Amino acid sequence: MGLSDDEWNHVLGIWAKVEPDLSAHGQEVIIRLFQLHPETQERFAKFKTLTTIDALKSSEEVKKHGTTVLTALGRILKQKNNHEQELKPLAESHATKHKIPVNYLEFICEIIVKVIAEKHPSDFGADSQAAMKKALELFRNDMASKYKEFGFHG
Ligand code: CUP
Repeated sequence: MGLSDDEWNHVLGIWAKVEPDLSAHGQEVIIRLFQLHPETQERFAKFKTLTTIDALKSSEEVKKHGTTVLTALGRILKQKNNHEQELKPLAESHATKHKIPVNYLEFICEIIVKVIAEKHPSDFGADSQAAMKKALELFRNDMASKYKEFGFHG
């Protein structure tokens, strides 16, 4: 099921608060992902050597990837589910190059919601959180079906 106009307004409303500081949000998301799910860190050769929290925190690469991830996500959310064009290259690279299984996408989406909730407690209430979770779920489902088209069943 898609999102209502009201739900999309919630999603894009909170995104507008995230966007001015994508790199700080993105860095926090990636660091937390690696801490909570260390297996995700193994997927990227460039991150494997960052074995301490201080190394993660001071890594420009981590900051850069965090920004990349959230920039891609923001672009997709703004399509309000008409995201075929944006999603396809992302699914392709994550299926064939990085080989990021769907459950890793679940991890990162969950963390994205948590990080936004922590950084924006008064702007990200229950309705907004529910709408964002729904939008991320649609996105993940579409990633999963595209993955299959690229022959990746992870
Ligand atoms: O872009 C990029 O890079 C991506 C983004 C996304 C987000 C959410 C969902 C899907 C997608 N990524 Cu990268 C992701 C990920 C990583 O890196 C790692 C792990 C997991 C996920």
